[in-house]
Amino acid sequence: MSDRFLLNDADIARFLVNGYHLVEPELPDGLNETIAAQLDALDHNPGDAITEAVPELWQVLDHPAVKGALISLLGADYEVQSHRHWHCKQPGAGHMNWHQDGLNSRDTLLNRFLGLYYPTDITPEMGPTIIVPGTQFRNAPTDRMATYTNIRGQVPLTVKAGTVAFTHYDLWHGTAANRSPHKRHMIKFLFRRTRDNTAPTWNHDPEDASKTRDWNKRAEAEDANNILNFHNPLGVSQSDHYKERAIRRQNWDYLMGKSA
Ligand SMILES: O=C(O)CCC(=O)C(=O)O
Repeated sequence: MSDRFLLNDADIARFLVNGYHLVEPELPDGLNETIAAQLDALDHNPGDAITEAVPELWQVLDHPAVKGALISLLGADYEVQSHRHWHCKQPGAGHMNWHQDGLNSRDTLLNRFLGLYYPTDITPEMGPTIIVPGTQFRNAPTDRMATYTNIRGQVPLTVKAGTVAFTHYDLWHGTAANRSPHKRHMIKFLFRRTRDNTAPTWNHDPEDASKTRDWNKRAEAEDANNILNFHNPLGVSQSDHYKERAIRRQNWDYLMGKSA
C-alpha cells in the first residue's frame, strides 16, 4: 500500500474532532454509472447480500484511496463487517429524523465507523444524508433527538458521484426529503478495528504533530495539536469543550499506540 493514499496527522485530528472524512476516489470510468444502473433496476432490497447483487461495489472498497483512509483510521488489519445496507430514497420520500446508529453502546475510542458510498452526484433536492459534525461523543436518546429540527452546524452530504463518506459510528445524522424525480442511492458499510495500534498507521510526522499551541491562530489551526485543542464545530463553551478535548486526546494517544 503506497503511503500516497494514507491520511496525515491533520486528517486524523480532524476526524477525531468532526467525526467524518470524505474520500473522492478516482474510480474506473463508468463504474459509478454501472453500479447506479444496477441499483435502479433492483426490485427488492437484498440486505447484506447487496454486494452479491452488485459485486462491483467491491471495486470501490478496494480502491487505494479508500483503503488508505481505512488503514489510517483502523489499522492495516481492519475488517469489513458483513452487515451492509442499500439505502434507496425514493422520489417523494420524506426526511429521516436525527438519530445515532446502534443500540446505545457507545465507544469513545476509534474502533468502528461507517462508510457511506454514493454512486451518483447528490443534490440538495435528492434527500442527502445530513450529519452534525462534532456530535460523535454525545450520547443522546433517540426519542428526544427526533424532536430536534434544524441543528446549527449540520452538513448535508451533497457530494459528487463516487464519494465515500467515513462517519464515526455515533455521529448524529438523518436525511432531508427527496424532492427530486430520482432515486437516491447510498450503500452503507461498517468497518471495525481488529487490533490495537502499537504505532501510528497513517503518514505521521512527529514534528508537525507536536507544534506548540498558538492561541492567536486557533480558528485556522492546520496542525494536529492545534486542531485537537482548538477546533469546536458545535461552538460549545468551556467545560463542554474541555470534556470533548479530553476524549479527543485520549483517542489520539490510543491511535499513536501509547496505551498498547
Ligand atoms: O439514507 C441515509 O442517507 C441515511 C441512512 C441512515 O440514517 C442510517 O442508515 O442510519
